[in-house]
Amino acid sequence: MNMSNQEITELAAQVDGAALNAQAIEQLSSLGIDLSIEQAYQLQSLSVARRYSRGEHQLGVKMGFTSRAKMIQMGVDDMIWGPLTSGMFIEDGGEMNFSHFIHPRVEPEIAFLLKRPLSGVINLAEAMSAVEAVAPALEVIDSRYNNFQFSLQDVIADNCSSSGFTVGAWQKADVDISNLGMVLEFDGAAVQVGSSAAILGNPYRSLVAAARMAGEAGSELTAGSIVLAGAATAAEALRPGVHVRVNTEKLGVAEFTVSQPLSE
Ligand code: 0L1
Ligand code: MG
Repeated sequence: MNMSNQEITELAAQVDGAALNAQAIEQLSSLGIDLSIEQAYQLQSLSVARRYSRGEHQLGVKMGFTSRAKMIQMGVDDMIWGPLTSGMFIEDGGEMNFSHFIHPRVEPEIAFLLKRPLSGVINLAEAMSAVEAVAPALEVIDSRYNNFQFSLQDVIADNCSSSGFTVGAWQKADVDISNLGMVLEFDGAAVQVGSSAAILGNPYRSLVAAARMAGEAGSELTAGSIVLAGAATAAEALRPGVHVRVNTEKLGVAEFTVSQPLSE
């Protein structure tokens, strides 16, 4: 679609405003806005830049659509990605303020901490050698669109639904993480059970893809940054007051509690 930079900038303000005010908006696609993938990423960058202008900074990136099931469901054959910012960080063991979200869901993930920058086409061994530590993680996704529905371009523009994340204690990267049991619990009861193998057969493949996508975008994954590799199970809707925990074989736990209604 032929769109001016001004029009994309205005749409970025709308998507960012929806996140800031926890108010869902109409899907861009259903308003007849037919973005290319490149324009959707441009809109994402402009929206995240508004977060930076409010004092947030980048902590890493998240990968989305990292399971074959999700790619088939969305009719796509590649992953999506977006920045994770300091404003999205939820302390391990801390509280997630429910009033800041629209219709949040949580999914169990694996996080990488990089010791070396990565960019471009790399193999699995190169990805592994750039990792300082791995950790169990929780990602909170919260689409800014009505009914959590979107086209591929809509969700890219919405920074891949990124809205919160928690990382458990970092563990040495010498653990084989290709097939670890992962249990997502609400108030101690299992609500999703899966394996890290659901993340592209091995979460390190997601890091390989992140490096490739960084290269394609003319950027890099920086040393010291976090990469969220993707979900090991379907996402679960969050509700006020619930205690959320992921228990990952060999890696341990990451957890937070959702605030009760009306807390600020
Ligand atoms: O983190 C994810 O895999 C989700 C990406 C965005 C799509 C969604 O909100 O389900
Ligand atoms: Mg995710």
